[in-house]
Amino acid sequence: MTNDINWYPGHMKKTKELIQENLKLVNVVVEVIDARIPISSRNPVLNEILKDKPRVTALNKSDLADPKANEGWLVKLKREKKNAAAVALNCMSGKGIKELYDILNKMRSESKSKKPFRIMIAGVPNSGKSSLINRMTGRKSTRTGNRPGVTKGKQWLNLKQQKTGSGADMQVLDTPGILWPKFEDPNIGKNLAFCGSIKDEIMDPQELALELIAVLVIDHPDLLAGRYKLKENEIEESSPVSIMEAIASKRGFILPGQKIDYERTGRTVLDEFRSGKIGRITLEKPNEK
Ligand SMILES: Nc1nc2c(ncn2[C@@H]2O[C@H](COP(=O)(O)OP(=O)(O)OP(=O)(O)O)[C@@H](O)[C@H]2O)c(=O)[nH]1
Ligand SMILES: [Mg+2]
Repeated sequence: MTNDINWYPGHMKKTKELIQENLKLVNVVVEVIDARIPISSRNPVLNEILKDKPRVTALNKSDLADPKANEGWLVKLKREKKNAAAVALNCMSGKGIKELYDILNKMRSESKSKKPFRIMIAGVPNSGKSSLINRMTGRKSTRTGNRPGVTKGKQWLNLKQQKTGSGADMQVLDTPGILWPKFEDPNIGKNLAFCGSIKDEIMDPQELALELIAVLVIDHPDLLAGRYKLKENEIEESSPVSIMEAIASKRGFILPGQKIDYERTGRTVLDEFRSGKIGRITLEKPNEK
């Protein structure tokens, strides 16, 4: 993971320049966003950087998000701009990849160029950029933990032939563009942290889990109660701390002296949310924007 990035202004400027430089070489940019937080995981200035460059928004990790919300987001994203393209993806199973190729093929035929059709993948940390590149090329081709700034010779990877349809003249840049997220709103920071896009070491798991529980009690009390075998009517009237304590005792996360292991409980709730075990949850609904 490359989450050990500090998004200080100098760094943002550098990544922006890097993307702009790579942009000249590509026909299209695929922005990978997290389907659970489509607002928080979009880059705030990509529009400005891309200008008229064709773009596809990939709602990745759609398997972890609410299917109805995925549908709603796709409709909304497609309406955003003239010719805006959007697709729901699951890079673990490959679901949606064929649809992405259909979109790219259509764009390629419209470009009428004889040169290879070139694609850049971009997105905030942990959105699934490397997983998508690996899916598209059909192998583990990307370096993990790639760092912005180490792009000497650019490497182009051919896309899996059978997937591209007519010919193999589509290529993807091996190094994804890492985009900084929006930080102006503390809720955005929280959402990114809930979904694992912000380094855990700088977040207190206990605090973060309490924040997540507070959100889930309001939006998904049924799922929270179901996962931790709690009574729905009880949790609706309880504070996040007492819900955390109830979870700890159900799971036996008790330290010597009958003390609650808040840290372990917090980590467990976060892990189970991130891996979809609590349910398919979209934190930002399409009708809220
Ligand atoms: N459930 C699910 N997990 C996914 C999906 N795509 C990626 N992941 C997981 O999300 C995590 C991040 O994926 P990466 O492909 O490394 O993301 P990245 O954008 O390259 O991350 P950085 O390089 O750190 O910026 C990994 O644990 C992946 O296995 C998906 O569609 N569904
Ligand atoms: Mg990566």
